[in-house]
Amino acid sequence: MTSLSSDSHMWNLVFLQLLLEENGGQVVNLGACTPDELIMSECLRVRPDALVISTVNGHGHIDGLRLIRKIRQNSGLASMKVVIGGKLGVHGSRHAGSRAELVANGFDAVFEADADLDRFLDCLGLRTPAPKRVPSTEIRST
Ligand code: B12
Repeated sequence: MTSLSSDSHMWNLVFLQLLLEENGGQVVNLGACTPDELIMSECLRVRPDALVISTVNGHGHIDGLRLIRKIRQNSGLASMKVVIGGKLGVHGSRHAGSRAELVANGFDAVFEADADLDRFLDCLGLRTPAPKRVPSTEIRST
């Protein structure tokens, strides 16, 4: 998990790390203002099941596009699952054009800040099953 080179926001990363860990994920958090080269070298070293990018400063559609083009050109990373989410531009979640461009350039999924988190977890194969309810007939007083 990482942010992007221009983005210094951190609580989005803390939130996502907790979400992923609480749903059974193992997370390597590369933090904020992460250079493209560091993200790529860590992915080549760690070989994650997926790279999750979170960015909220509004430059995500630019930084993300640059990064995904580099990732898809690297033979070692070309098939890695990569998803991006957060506040990707400065027009709220209405910017369907840049979402389409991000996917066309290689992102497996793009999530806006208000996206359904179950859909995000599903995309990573992490969604925990709902807790099993015990039928009332099985609850006995001692
Ligand atoms: C705190 C803050 C800062 C702090 C950050 C401190 C730190 N180190 O973390 C400081 C003061 C440094 C800062 C700076 C800037 N900020 Co600021 N900041 C905020 C603020 C007030 C709160 C962010 C926060 O911590 N939220 C808490 C976390 C938990 O929520 P979140 O980030 O929204 O993440 C949620 C969702 O977005 C979503 N999500 C996020 N990522 C992902 C990824 C996936 C895959 C998924 C599924 C979901 C998801 O899930 C999270 C939980 O719901 C927001 C406004 C706001 N109320 O959101 C502005 C805000 C993010 N900042 C903004 C801006 C513009 C800036 C600056 C450019 C301002 C400036 N001119 O200098 C700089 C950029 C600095 C940089 N280089 O990146 C804008 C971004 C505009 C946009 N994208 O439309 C915001 C939205 C304020 C605004 N309304 O204009 N900021």
